[in-house]
Amino acid sequence: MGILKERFKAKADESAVEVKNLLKEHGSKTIGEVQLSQVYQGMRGITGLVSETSLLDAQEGIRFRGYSIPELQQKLPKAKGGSEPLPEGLFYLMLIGELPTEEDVHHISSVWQRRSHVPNHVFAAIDALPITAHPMTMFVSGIMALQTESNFAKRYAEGINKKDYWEPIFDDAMDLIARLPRIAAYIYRRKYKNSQHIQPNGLLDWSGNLAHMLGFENESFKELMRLYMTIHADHEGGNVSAHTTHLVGSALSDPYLSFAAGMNGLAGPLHGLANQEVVKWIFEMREELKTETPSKEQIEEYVKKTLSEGKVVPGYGHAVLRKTDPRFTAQMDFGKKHLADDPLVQTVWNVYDAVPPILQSLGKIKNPWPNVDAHSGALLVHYGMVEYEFYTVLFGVSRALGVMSSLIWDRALALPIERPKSVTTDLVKQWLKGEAEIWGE
Ligand code: NMX
Ligand code: MLT
Repeated sequence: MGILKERFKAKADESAVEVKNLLKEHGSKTIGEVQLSQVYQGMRGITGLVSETSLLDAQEGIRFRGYSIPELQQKLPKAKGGSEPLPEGLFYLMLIGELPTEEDVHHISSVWQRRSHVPNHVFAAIDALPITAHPMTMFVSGIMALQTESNFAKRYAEGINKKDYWEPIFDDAMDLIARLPRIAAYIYRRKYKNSQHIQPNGLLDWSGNLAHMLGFENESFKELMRLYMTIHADHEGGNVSAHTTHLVGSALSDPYLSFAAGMNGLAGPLHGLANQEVVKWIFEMREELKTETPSKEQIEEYVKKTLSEGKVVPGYGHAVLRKTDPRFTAQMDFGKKHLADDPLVQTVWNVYDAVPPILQSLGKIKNPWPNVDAHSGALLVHYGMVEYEFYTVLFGVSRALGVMSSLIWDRALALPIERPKSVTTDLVKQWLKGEAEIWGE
């Protein structure tokens, strides 16, 4: 057993006992009430899941095992000469629950390097799709093709003992994370760079190598990738991609199947696809206004036009957050440090001035502030990655860190198959008249 697995097992054994005792003593306590409106409106605010890796506060934003993004930027190990955290360190923190040492982080980088081989049939599966296919379609197809490599699926077929499930899940999660940068870069180079692929560099960290295989050698782009991969990794358990991965995994579908399902959710425009929508929306605004630097007044008019057409303003709003997303702020800080004069980035900042008062004035939008997707694309465009349809793939590579560490925990804590109760409107009407009961278990 490797060091990381051993450490995880020690932590998980302890937690499993703790959770068992907690449930024995407090299992019947009421944790919240559910209103009928919540049942119809996306289960918003219902506590119904456990996810150990991160916790979202509506006012303050995300904390990973208790650490905010600025704290991670300060406390996690960096690449040599760099100042952004290495996402390998965040993975360690989410999995083990403690801050890693430099050595722990280098260990994970080298383990992922060792496990990063992608079999040829995965590339063939991607190549079978037309070049016009969306990068997220190629990404999910690549992940599904990789499922042939699942240790968990093999061990389950052989008849593995329940108490050992977590172990092949751990191996699959590590393999999958290690292989994703290669798959992502393959898709980018296939679709946009005439299939001129770049071989991995075994000396680089996980994000540095991703940047390299994408074809971006600029050190500051590598730093951006380290920051990007860190801040997109997790957003507690209820978001669509994390929840889907967890749900599908609860049927004991292996990590490849579960992650592919989560990525299909990430590909929706109200979730991860919003990062492409933001840049598309700004490009369309610039084209319509015939200027690269629209004024605040012009932006305000364009926002009102978007709303009047019954569309959402991409990158704004959130199901849980009620303040500016700290992931937006972290990217704004990166922008100020590295590329403050970039016109697109300045437009993103002007949009930040213009949009919230307009959304607020509508009276129905619970959060008028920007989320993570409002900023990410503009930074990528600055370095030359203008192909915005690709952006959600980068989000997906990062999200693997959170949802895979959570999936390992799910199996270590022996969480059961997920199966909430649903109702029909007819039953609700009968219940309201006192003619029927709504019962769970
Ligand atoms: N532009 C226009 N209308 C909005 C926006 C927005 N940015 N945000 C919310 N609304 C509308 C929403 O469509 C709903 O309208 P209606 O009552 O007519 O159905 C109303 O405001 C109330 O919605 P909320 O309760 O404030 O938001 P909800 O929790 O349902 O949805 C989002 C959250 C994130 C889906 C929503 O704010 C949105 O569509 N934002 C734009 C897309 C986006 O940026 N998504 C990325 C989220 C982050 N991520 O990476 O996943
Ligand atoms: C996320 O990062 O998953 C998004 O902000 C969506 C969410 O938390 O609901």
